[in-house]
Amino acid sequence: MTEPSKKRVLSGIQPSGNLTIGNYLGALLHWVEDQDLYENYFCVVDLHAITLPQDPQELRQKTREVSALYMAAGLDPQKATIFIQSHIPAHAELAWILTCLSPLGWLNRMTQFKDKAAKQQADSVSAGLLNYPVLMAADILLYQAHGVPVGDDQRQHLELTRDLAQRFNHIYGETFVIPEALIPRAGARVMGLDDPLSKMSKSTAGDYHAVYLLDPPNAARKKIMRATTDSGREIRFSTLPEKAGVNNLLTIYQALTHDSNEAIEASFEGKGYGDLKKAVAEVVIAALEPLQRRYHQLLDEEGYLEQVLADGAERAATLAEKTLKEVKDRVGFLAPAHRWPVNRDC
Ligand code: ATP
Ligand code: LTN
Repeated sequence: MTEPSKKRVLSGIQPSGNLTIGNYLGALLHWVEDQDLYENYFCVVDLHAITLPQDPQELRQKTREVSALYMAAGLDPQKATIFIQSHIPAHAELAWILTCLSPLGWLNRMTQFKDKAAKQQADSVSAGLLNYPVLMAADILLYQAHGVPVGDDQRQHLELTRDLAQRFNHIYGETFVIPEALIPRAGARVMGLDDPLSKMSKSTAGDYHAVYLLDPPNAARKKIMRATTDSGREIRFSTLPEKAGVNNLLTIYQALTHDSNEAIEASFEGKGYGDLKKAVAEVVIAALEPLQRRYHQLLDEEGYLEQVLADGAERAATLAEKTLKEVKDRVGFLAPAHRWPVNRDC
């Protein structure tokens, strides 16, 4: 009996800083856990990273680091196509075509744009930052992905992607699969350890804001032990803003142990915040230790990463070019004429 074909997933992370446990629990961990269920495409989205200023040397270095972390976290290049977004020119080409279908009002409404623009000097906000979700839509639609495993902050961008796909299909005829967001139940929104009312983010400054995937165990422990909590002593999942710190620690714990709310609350019955923090530090360190070991092994193997990325780009290009060709045809672009073969022997 032939196996029914698997649904396809695509996702990406920006090489815009050091990956945090937020990136891991909201995205990467689920890519790895579910890699046997799907046909997998994971890219490092360097074109997205330059929507904010980046140092060229550092961008190159972070791009290698993030691709190595994909594998160190457990993605198997035999099961997942791992590639760099800028290696496939079709992303930028489709993004342009979709930009021409994107009403400005849709883009101006995006909360990530408003948040990121507010942190910049008004005259240095680029058109790229506004168009960011259109490029993301291009990433997803090029591969005809059914599912997009991301954290909760990407929900609105996924809605925009669906709207754009529907708009294109409506104007030009059925072309794109309409993708769905795959958002985890626990860990979809890890908050800053220093400020549990704002999202943990790799580009937010602060020595005690985030645990990074490459933090040594002592650094990770220290940050978790200093996490902001409250003056109470109740260890319960809660949506109250004053309990956000404790709720965040419980969420991190749950995302790594997969235990139920009730079981976790029962296990901390009669214990204090110090005990909770110690327990969270232990599960985080236990998850990071093998990842860090694999990361260093991988970088020691000269040429391995480059080989994986070259294979990934080749596989990604085949699919991306097929979709782009169909899109160009539907939009009405004249196909390039091929030169007559010149026989130099004549
Ligand atoms: P930046 O600060 O550069 O915007 P970021 O840390 O927000 O970066 P992205 O590269 O934008 O990370 O996101 C990569 C993936 O990680 C996305 O799927 C996103 O939803 C997820 N993610 C990012 N931060 C968190 C978080 N705090 N909790 C859960 N998931 C997160
Ligand atoms: N915008 C995403 C990163 C991203 C992405 C994608 C995620 C760019 N292209 C395609 C999923 C699918 C973010 O997490 N900030």
